[in-house]
Amino acid sequence: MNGAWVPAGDRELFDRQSPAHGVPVTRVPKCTVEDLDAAVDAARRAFDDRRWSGLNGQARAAVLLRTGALIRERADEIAYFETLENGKPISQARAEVLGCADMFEYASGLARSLHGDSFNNLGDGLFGLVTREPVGVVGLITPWNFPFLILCERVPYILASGCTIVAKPSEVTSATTLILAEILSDAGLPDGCMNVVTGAGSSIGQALIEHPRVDMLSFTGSTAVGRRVVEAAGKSNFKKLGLELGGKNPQIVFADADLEDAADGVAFGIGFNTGQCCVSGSRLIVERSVADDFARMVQAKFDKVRVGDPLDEATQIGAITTEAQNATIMSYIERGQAEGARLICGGAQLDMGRGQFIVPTLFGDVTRDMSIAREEIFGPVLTIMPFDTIEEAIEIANDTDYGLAASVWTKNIDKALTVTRQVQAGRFWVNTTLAGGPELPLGGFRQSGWGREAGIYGVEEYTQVKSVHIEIGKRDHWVK
Ligand code: TXE
Repeated sequence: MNGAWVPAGDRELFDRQSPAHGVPVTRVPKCTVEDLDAAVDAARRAFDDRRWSGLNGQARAAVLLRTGALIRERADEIAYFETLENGKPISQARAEVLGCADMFEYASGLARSLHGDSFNNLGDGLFGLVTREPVGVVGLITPWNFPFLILCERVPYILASGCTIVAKPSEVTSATTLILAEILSDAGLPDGCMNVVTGAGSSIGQALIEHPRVDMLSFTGSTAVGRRVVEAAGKSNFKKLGLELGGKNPQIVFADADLEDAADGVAFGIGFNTGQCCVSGSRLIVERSVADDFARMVQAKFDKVRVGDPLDEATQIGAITTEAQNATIMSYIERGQAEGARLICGGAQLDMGRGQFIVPTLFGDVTRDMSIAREEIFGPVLTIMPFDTIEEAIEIANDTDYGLAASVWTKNIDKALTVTRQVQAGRFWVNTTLAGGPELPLGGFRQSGWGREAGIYGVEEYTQVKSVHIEIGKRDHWVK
């Protein structure tokens, strides 16, 4: 906070157990509402005295570049904490951390190229400018599924715009957010520009979304809490909002696709991060003529994928991050069977002697009204539905309240483009899935959220525009 560590003192502590190993791995304080106020004060002062937004783009870019370099230097350490707290495979965690360094390096360019517009066509008497200004103090609430990646899809862009930050990570995965704050300080970010408060969503999270001196709130998490964020903004100061919420993302596979590629991509799309991924391809929609064969191909991938200890370099699917999430996933698996879906494979927990693991699960005979076809499960659970025509595939894909992501697998360009145009989703993949990088924005249509993160759109999201009208020459007087 304000560029320095604050001793935990007599605050209550939260002990985090590794979800894969069942032993305590980290301990963070449960910050109080007074701590949050102090963090907002620090961010407010740092924004209002222009110690960051008043720097030129070159100086801001230099801090972001140094941050990228320091993340690379500490990549193994960050990845290790990420795996211990979240349960994701260590090789995946390392790749994510390096991707995060790239986010900072990319955003450093945006700090220099961010600009507005000019109007030289308003006649000889008037010149118009549109300038971009940072929104102010940004509250940043992040979830536990990608603690460092989701943080780094936002922080570099927020800082590139000139804003200051109060971040509240998920209570179960706070370590790497604290590490990032330390790195930013080491990289030369002025004190007060990045503050972290750890603790529960229901206390300091709620206080942050209601805070009258926070100008913008970026929230990534459940749709239920997203609704509270919108209500809190309305009841407090109408703070600007960025929301990335749930998804129930379709993967459409046509018979003319490279089915081997598609089966691998579909397995990856639901198995990656144990399906605890807002953009997981959890609804498989397959052309009927190949549906049974394709289900067998996906099942073969599931049978071979390596589920296990996330600290093992060979592991591809690690632990379920929280006991609550584990229970949620298992209850959906039971509900799916009770509603009449056919369990093709999986559906069970893997007994490793400790920790919580669920093997990839595939359901057939699924109808659109079933809860496993409609609700975000956030686990390695895939449903298959057949289609006969492209129109039907698009209709099934759009039959959801969400609109975060979608994939289409076909070698026919007309089908690929028709589906891409007509399926409502903020991120689209053609013959691939879950690809991404700092250039392409993320965000949802419909109830999956508001606004976009990353890319030029990501930095613009944290700015507001000002129109400047400049009179040239002698004024034509109103009072003659
Ligand atoms: O999310 P929460 P949970 C979905 C997924 C999952 C479900 C529940 O379906 O099963 O949400 O997960 C903070 N005011 N996603 O319960 O509670 C909380 O401390 C302010 C999808 O963990 O939304 C954490 O930092 N903040 C999603 C963050 O919100 C509050 C990723 C997310 O937690 C708060 C995670 C409050 N009243 C879950 N209550 C995605 N889009 O990737 C909680 N928080």
